[in-house]
Amino acid sequence: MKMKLSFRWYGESDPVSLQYISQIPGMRSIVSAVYDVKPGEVWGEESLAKMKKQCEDNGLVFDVVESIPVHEDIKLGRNNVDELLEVYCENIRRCAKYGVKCVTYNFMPVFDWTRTQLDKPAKDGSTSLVMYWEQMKGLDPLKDDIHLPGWDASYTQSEVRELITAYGELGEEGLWKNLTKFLEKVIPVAEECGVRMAIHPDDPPYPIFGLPRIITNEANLDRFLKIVDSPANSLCFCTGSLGCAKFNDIPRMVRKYAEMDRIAFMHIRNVRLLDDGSFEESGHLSACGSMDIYEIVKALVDNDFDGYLRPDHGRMIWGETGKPGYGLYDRALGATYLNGMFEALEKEKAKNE
Ligand SMILES: [Mn+2]
Repeated sequence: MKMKLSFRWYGESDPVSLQYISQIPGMRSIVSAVYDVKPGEVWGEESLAKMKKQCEDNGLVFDVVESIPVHEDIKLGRNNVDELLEVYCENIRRCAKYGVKCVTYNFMPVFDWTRTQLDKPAKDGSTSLVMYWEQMKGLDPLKDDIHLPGWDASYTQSEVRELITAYGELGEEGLWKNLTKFLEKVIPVAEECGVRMAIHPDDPPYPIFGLPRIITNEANLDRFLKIVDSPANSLCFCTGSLGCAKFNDIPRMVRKYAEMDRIAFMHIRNVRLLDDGSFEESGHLSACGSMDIYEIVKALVDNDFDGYLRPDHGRMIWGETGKPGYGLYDRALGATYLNGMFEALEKEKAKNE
């Protein structure tokens, strides 16, 4: 298979072992990061070397980083932003030195993702992450003390308020400006070291609590790719994140960006969209949610996609406990489903050529 099948691993604290991951048929790459330093700090070479060795010892390759987090001061364009950009570039160089080929990041203000519940039980007893507008209604982080799951607990409520206010003043155009500065600095370094930078879309792809969000739809992805027109400036196309808004036609967008060779990394998962814009993460199979996974994979195969791809969030099934969305079993089922789909579509394509 041309695509490089990968799996996210959260390091030694991850309840899923590298050995178990290596037992998934076709598994090739580990997607991970250095977790022992804060955003804005340089990653230790010992940590990278150790990660590389642990993967190799299990027959896996550590060549995808998710993520090198972008410090809020870079996104806000304030304080010591130039120094922080230097650190960011140094981290790319260090990752490259240990074999990393693809670095994922996002440019979302304050929160990486928003859900209202992480363990919503389905009828079959499995649990998954959901976002229900019913549960969001009336919440105002500028007034109330709110703690949504997944939000960085290291912020105090007053810090969160200060950040939300600062982003409100910055607005979408201000965020674009700071993203442009980031790309103009970082992409030439990535090019030099043979790394493809892959921006993860905003999850969900619309403003929440008035925070500006820009990596959200086709027009904005086009605008993003033009800022620095280089394969090193590419997408981490997440079907679940972009797909939880009805305005995104996911198979069509995958086809378009795969054809342009601007997808460095695919995150494939399914979501079930509800009438009021709420959504539930579901099993990977097309029939389980609103995404047509067949059309998505076909768009990739038709364009000879040879980038990285991982099954994204799974449900918790078979009594497994652990990090919500990142259990072994359902993601392994996702990987196996995707393997089957790729094998069938690639063989079919070869026959017709
Ligand atoms: Mn994703």
